[in-house]
Amino acid sequence: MPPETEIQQTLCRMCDDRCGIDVHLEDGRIVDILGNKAHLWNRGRLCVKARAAVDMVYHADRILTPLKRTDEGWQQIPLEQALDEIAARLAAIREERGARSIGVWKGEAIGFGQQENIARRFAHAVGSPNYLSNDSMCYAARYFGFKLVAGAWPVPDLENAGCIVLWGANPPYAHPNMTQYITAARRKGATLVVVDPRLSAIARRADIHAAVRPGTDGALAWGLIHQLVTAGACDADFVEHHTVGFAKVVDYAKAFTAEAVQAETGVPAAAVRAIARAMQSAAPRVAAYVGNGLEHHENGVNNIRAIAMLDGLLGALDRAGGTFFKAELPLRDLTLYEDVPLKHLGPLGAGRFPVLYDLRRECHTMTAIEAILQDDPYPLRALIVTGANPASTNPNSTRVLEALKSLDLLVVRDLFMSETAAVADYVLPAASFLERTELHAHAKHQIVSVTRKVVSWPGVQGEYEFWHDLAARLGIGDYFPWEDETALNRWLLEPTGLTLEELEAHPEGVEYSPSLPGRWKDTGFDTPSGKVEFASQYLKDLGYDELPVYQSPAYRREPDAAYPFVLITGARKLLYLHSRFRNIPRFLTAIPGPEVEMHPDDSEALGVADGDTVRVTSRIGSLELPVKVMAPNEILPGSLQITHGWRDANVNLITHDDRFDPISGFPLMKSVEVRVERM
Ligand SMILES: Nc1nc2c(c(=O)[nH]1)N[C@H]1C(S)=C(S)[C@@H](COP(=O)(O)OP(=O)(O)OC[C@H]3O[C@@H](n4cnc5c(=O)[nH]c(N)nc54)[C@H](O)[C@@H]3O)O[C@H]1N2
Ligand SMILES: Nc1nc2c(c(=O)[nH]1)N[C@H]1C(S)=C(S)[C@@H](COP(=O)(O)OP(=O)(O)OC[C@H]3O[C@@H](n4cnc5c(=O)[nH]c(N)nc54)[C@H](O)[C@@H]3O)O[C@H]1N2
Ligand code: SF4
Ligand SMILES: [Mo]
Repeated sequence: MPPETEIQQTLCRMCDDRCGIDVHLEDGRIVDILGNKAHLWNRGRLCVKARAAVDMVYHADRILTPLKRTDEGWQQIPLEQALDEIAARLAAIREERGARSIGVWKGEAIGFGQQENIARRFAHAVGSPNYLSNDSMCYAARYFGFKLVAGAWPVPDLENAGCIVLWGANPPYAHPNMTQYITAARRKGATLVVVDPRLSAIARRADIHAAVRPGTDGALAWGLIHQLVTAGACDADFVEHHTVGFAKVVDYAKAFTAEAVQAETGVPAAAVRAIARAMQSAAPRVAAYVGNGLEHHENGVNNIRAIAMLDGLLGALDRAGGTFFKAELPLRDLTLYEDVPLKHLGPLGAGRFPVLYDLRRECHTMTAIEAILQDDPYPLRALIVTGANPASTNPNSTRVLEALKSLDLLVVRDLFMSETAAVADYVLPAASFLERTELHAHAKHQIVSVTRKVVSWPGVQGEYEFWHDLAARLGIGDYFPWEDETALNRWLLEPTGLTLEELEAHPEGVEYSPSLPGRWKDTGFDTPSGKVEFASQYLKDLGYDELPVYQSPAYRREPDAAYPFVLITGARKLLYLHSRFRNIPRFLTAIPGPEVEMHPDDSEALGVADGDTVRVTSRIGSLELPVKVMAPNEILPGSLQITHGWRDANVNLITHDDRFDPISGFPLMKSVEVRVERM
C-alpha cells in the first residue's frame, strides 16, 4: 500500500521569524517541510533551518521520558511520578523558605506570546514575583530605547522607505524575511546605511557602511542629530507640537561635530555627513531598525534612545516609509499582575533596575544568580526552566553553572540534554513547536494564526499542559481552568471577535487590524507626557539623566594595556540559534566550531595564522579557540568577534555578569576588554 500522505500548514519556529510552512507527512511521520506560498510574511521562502526541524523532531538524542537525577545517574521515571515529586519538593520549599524562593525561567525557544504569559501566570499563582527570562539580555533594551522616547517600539516600513538605517542588526542571518523588504526598497532607489563594526552580510549590500567602534553608536546618533539640526532638516511643526526637550537636544548635540564623531566612533566625518544627507533627502521616509548589537553595552539604552530621537526629529514616526506603530491583537491577558500583584515581595532586580520591572515586568537574571549563590537579598532555592539554556547563554557561565548546581531543586523542560538540563534534578521532555498549538500575532502584517499540533509523543507535554498539571498538584489549579491548549486559545481569542475555526481555516493568517500609519494622532504617544520625549522626566525622577547623555565605552574611557582588544560576542550565524542545532550533523559540517574573528593586522602582530589556537582572556575568565583571519574591511583592527552558543569554548565563560547598562540592567557581552595570547 502506498503511504498515506498529508500536508499540514503551520508556522516554523526554528527561529522567531515564524514563516508559513507546509509540513509533509507520510503515515503520520514528517518527511519534508516546504514554504507556504500564501503566507504574507515569507511568501513561500524558507531558510535552511526549516527543514532541520525534521531532524530535530526525530533526533536520536531527544528526551522523550522524564529523567530524575540519582546517585547512580539518570533514572527514567513515569511523568505522573515526576510531576508528583516535583510538586512535593516545590511545596516543601514554599513552606520552608517562602514562595518567592521559587523562580520560573523561560527562554527564547518559548517565544514571547502566550507561552511566556503562562510561565508568568504560574509564578504569580504559586506566590512568587520571580519570573525570569532571556529578556534580561534581549529585546528589552531596544524596547526601552524607543518606549521612553516614542511610547512604543515601532516597526520599520522598509519597503516604502527612501532611506533605511540598520544599527547593529544583520537581517540576512537573524531575520531572513526582513531582507526581502530591504531588497525591494533598494530596487526602488532607497539608500541603505548599515552601522556595524563588522562587514556583516547586510553591510556588504549597503550604500554606506559605517564601521563604528563597538559601543559608540550613541556618538554617531548625536552627530546625526547635530547635522540635521544645523541643516534645518527637522520637521519643525512636529517638533514644536508633539515633542518635549528639543532645546536641550540642540544644546547637547553641539559637541558632536562630524570631526568629534569621527574621533570617537572611527566613522569618517565625510560619512557622517553623507548619512545625514541621505536621511534628510528621504525624510520623512526614513526607516531605522536597531538590532541586538546595541543592547549588550553599558551605554546601550541611551545609545538607542538617541537613535529613536532621530525618528522624532525627522517626523518619521508612524509615517509611511518611516516607522509604524502596530495595533496590538487584543487577546485576553493571561498574566496575574493585576489580580495577584506581588511587587511588595521584591521581584529580584526590581529595586536595582526599576525600569526593567516597571516597563517589562522582568526580573533580572543576573541578580537571580547572585541571590542563588549568596541568599541575598533573599534565597532563591528552586527554578523551573523551560526553553532556555542559561548555563550556555548567560554571562559568566562558570558562575551560572555553580549557581544552578547549588539549587535545592532545578527542573528543566527541554528537547535535549542541554548544559542546563545536565545539572538539573529533573529533566522533563518538552513538546517542540510542531507538537503544540498556540496563537501567533505577526507584528508587520497584523495577522494572527494558530499553529497546529502536527505530531505528538506519549507523555511529552506542551507548555500549557505542564503548568496546568503542576498547578493542580500545588493546590493552585483554579488558575489553570482550561482543559487544554485549544480551550485556552479560545478563551484568549474572545475579545478579538475572531474564532479558532476561522484561524484554523486560514493558516496563512487572518488580518486582525489594517496597517495604518498615524494612530498616535487619536491617542497621543504612549509616554507620560503624551508627546515624543527627547528629555524624560520619568528617568530623571528615577535618578537618571533626562537626556540620552552619551558615555564613551569603558575600553575607551579607561584603556587598560592588559586588555588591549575589544570583543563583540553573539553575531548570529544563519545555521544556529543561540545554543541550538549543534546536533544537526550537516550544520556542523558547514560551521564546525567557534572561532575568534580577527583583523589581519592583529593576527600578524600576534604572529598567528588562520586556524591557530589562541587564548582569549577577559577580567572574568579565559577560553581557547581557533583564529579566523578576516579580510581587512571585514572587521575593525583591535576588535574581535566570537559567536555564542558552543558547548566547548563557550564565549560566555568570559562575558561580564558584574557590569550592566544602568537603565536596562543588560550585561556587558559586547565591548568586552580582552587580551589574546598565542598558544
Ligand atoms: N540564525 C539565527 N537567527 C537569530 C538568532 C540566532 O541565534 N541565530 N537569534 C535571534 C535573537 S533572540 C535575536 S535577539 C536576534 C538578533 O538579531 P540582530 O539584532 O540582527 O543581531 P545579530 O545578527 O547578532 O547582528 C548584530 C550585529 O551587530 C553588530 N554589533 C556588535 N556590536 C555592535 C555595536 O556596538 N554597534 C553596532 N552598530 N553594531 C554592533 C555585530 O557585528 C552584528 O553584525 O536574532 C534572532 N535570530
Ligand atoms: N555572549 C552572548 N550571549 C548571548 C547573546 C549574545 O549576543 N552574546 N544573545 C542573547 C540573546 S539575545 C538571547 S535571546 C539568549 C537566548 O538564550 P536562551 O533563552 O537560553 O536560548 P537557547 O540557547 O536557544 O536555549 C533554548 C533551549 O530550549 C530548548 N528548546 C528548543 N525548543 C523547545 C521547545 O519547543 N520547548 C522547550 N521547552 N524547550 C525547547 C533548546 O533545546 C535549548 O536548550 O542568549 C543570549 N546570550
Ligand atoms: S527564517 Fe528560517 S528558521 Fe526562521 S521561521 Fe523562517 S524558515 Fe524558520
Ligand atoms: Mo534575543
